[in-house]
Amino acid sequence: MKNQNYFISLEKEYGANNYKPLDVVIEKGEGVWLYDIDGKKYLDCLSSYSAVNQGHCHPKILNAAINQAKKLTLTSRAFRNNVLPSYYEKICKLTGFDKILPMNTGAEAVETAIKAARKWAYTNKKIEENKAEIIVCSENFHGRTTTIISFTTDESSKKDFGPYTKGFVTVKYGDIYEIRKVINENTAAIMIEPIQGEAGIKIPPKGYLSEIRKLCDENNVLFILDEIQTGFGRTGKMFAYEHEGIKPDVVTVGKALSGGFYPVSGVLANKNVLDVFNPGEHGSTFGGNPLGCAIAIAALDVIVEEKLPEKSAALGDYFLKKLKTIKNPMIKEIRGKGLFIGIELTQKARPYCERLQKEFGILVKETHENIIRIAPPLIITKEEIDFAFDAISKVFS
Ligand code: IF1
Repeated sequence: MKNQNYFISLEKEYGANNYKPLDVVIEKGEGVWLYDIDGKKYLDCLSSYSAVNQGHCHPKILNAAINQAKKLTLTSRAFRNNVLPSYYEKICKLTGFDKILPMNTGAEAVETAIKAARKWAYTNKKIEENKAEIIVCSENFHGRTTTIISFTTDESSKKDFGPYTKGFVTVKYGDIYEIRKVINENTAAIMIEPIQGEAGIKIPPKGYLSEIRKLCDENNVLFILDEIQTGFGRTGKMFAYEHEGIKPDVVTVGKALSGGFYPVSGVLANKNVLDVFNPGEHGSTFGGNPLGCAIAIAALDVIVEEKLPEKSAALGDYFLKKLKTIKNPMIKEIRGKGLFIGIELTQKARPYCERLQKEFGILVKETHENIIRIAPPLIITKEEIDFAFDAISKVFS
């Protein structure tokens, strides 16, 4: 029988070396549980970076995928298909935005938002050609394309991949005065994550998003929120911006929009923004394909029907309170919103992730060396959280 080492060495031999995964070879997923090729069971506390909020291989989404795959998978946007319109209607009614532009990956959605904001700035705000600026934050994570890495502050994502795209101004995350200092007549948009994921579940001070909203209104600037990781219930609301009772102008979505079945992303905005695109100005072969749309419809239904945002809020509170009872000088801070939790250590987190995997059957991943990110599927039960908590408290005892 082929063992884990066989798969790991095959991957090393033929694959590019751009990842350092935990050495666990998974072959099956069901709900919150993952199974490796030896049949060992793990509690997934990462949810593929919040893409499987609905749990692995959710039967309802699976059914939708199978049924649609048997009928029609791709027309390209050269022709129309009969699933796309229902998907548009569903997501717009659910989120309260006028329109959506469908793409595939998160990075594509972010690129699309950048293009929309720039064109809006030139055609609506009448900014001088090629002068549009977008304000972004330090320690942001918005994807891997050459334009997006042009404004990352993470050296390892950026170094040696230049020349970089111009037109971005970086400010410190969480400080409204920093934005006030740089906003000017050429500012097209402010684009941030409502909670920074990759940076280590960094929650900005209360009022930060509302202050940005005000600043954008006063200066005729678009407020773009990247909810690719925080959206669809992860933080205890459908979208993280709801915690502050505001509404951005543009929202990028992805990941859990497909429940992990398939790359489905998009840009949500009102007509004044998305109507800047004319035929031929933007697109994608797969964006808006009937298979992706059918999957997304089912994935959204599951989020609503199973009340995943509400579950995330209640269980996230429960989990966070329990975690905060762990007393260990190595733990610098434990923070979170909903089931989006970070444990910041004073030392490297990787050994703890490895112990949680090997000794306790819990899968988590470190971010920024010293932070453990905990983000289980939102269908997790209280008992399963207790199971995870027991393991975590043991590795820190
Ligand atoms: C990797 C991180 C998470 C995202 C936000 C856009 C994208 C992402 C807020 C791009 C993607 C992923 C990508 C994955 C690892 C992962 C990640 F650790 F790198 F930061 F989730 F926290 N906006 N995040 O979080 O979406 O194009 O990947 O669909 O690149 O290694 P994508």
